[in-house]
Amino acid sequence: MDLYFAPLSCSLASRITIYEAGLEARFHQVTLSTKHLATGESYLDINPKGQVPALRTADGAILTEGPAILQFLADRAPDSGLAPPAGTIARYSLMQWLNYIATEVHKGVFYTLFNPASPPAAKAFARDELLPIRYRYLTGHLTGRAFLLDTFTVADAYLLTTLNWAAPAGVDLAAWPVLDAWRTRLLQRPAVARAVGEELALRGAP
Ligand SMILES: N[C@@H](CCC(=O)N[C@@H](CS)C(=O)NCC(=O)O)C(=O)O
Repeated sequence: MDLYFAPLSCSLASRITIYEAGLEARFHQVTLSTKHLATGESYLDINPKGQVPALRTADGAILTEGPAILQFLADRAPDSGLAPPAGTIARYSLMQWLNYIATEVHKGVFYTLFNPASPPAAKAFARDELLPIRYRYLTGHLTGRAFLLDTFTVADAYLLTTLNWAAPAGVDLAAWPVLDAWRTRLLQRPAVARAVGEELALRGAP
């Protein structure tokens, strides 16, 4: 398998999942500003949407959209528990969380905060109005719980990835102690620490 990624972007959740599942993959860094790979190849020839993640499966199929890729990866290692079995209510709960994180947190809040073209008023609305609603809901759910579902799943990998964006987006996660503590605890998982450490190094961060 081949994962196309950009360091510390939403594709980090796929790398975490690959490590948590013990899967083998090659990793190809995409320069999002130019849509090129290090080889000079155009990423648009692989994913015409120009966004990461994309996954080339062992069969050569190209999958895009993070929540689909995460579930595909989890299903390659069914004993990992990274996604509940298809057809169960727990699997639909997982999809519910993936959709919530993708639409309400990732795109609804952080897309606006990171987009240099967002007007200041839009950024202020995302940071001061929307984000607290999302974080209050997540705080309520995670209070007294170790994970979004009963055990660690790909939804946790995705939520953690977005919580990592709080500081660079100018959001003080210390103001959200349940989420801050949850993130700190998840960062201690060996697979998570490995994935985050590797991508921090690629970003040239300390
Ligand atoms: N709908 C896509 C969105 C993925 C996405 O927003 N990726 C960002 C990085 S977190 C990206 O590639 N941004 C560059 C761009 O949109 O051109 C998914 O869920 O996978």
